[in-house]
Amino acid sequence: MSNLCLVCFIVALFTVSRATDFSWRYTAKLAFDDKKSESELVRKHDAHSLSECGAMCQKDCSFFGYNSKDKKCRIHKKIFTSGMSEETGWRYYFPDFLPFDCKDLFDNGYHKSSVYDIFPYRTKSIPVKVFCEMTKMRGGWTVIQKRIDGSLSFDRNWTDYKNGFGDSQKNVWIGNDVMHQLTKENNSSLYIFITLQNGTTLYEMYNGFSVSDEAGKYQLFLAGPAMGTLGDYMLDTGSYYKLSGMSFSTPDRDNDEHLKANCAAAHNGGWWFNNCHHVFLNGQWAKADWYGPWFPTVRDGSSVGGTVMMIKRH
Ligand SMILES: [Ca+2]
Repeated sequence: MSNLCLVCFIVALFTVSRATDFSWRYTAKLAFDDKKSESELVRKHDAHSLSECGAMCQKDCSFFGYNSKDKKCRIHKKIFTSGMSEETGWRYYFPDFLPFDCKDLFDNGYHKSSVYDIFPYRTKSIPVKVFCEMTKMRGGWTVIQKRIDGSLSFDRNWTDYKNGFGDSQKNVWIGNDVMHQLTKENNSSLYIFITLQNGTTLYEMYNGFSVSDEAGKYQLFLAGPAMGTLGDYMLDTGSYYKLSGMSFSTPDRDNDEHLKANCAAAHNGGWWFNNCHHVFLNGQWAKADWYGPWFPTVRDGSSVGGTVMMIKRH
């Protein structure tokens, strides 16, 4: 009996590429071969091929069946496989779960804070390793920046900031391209922590956060309301140093508003500098000349014991 069950639950990886610009993969569950489901049936179609049938599995579809003998396709809304009837030729396919971000993981039952693979490019071939914060603030947060010590320099060039660097468990910049991908079609919140060396944790949350693409110089868009114990010095439209609306700069790419200086080179790190800043989380680790991590609440870097920036889709 147990052997039979083992056999019946062997899942063959059978991949089908959709006739679209991204590859989408399905897993065939051979245990349901030659069975037909009636559960939550949305549509029935004629389909010349398996990939044609698979392409019909869109938003309202969580699994589909294809009968290669009769060239029939069945699109189902929910996965519920008990009570299937016998009918020769059917094979059932289930889309693999490719979490877009940590919220996707959280919503699907992953509630442990840890490193996960997410797929912000919607393709299995480009996984991105991220730390997901699943306990604080109702979970589902994707960490985009984290610093726990000075073992990793953040004084890096445009390409490094574009692609990301570091170790998602420890010190990391997730990468500007990934930030853009995660935020381009979604309203997201930004949550920032600064832990001081005396153990105090200060925070600020913004209700809107997105980053444009490389052609747009990874311009930062922030929206309120802002709330927290750090105080808002990023969005504040009255501030000469507001960061919202600023382009990203690195020591080798001056996109800041300072006419004479290159802020990123002067302050040793990449950021959305204005002229130059009141907030800058990528400065020299725990040094007095890390000017203004969060001015004036945190005046210099010597008191900083850790930083986190994380985002969550609304
Ligand atoms: Ca400049």
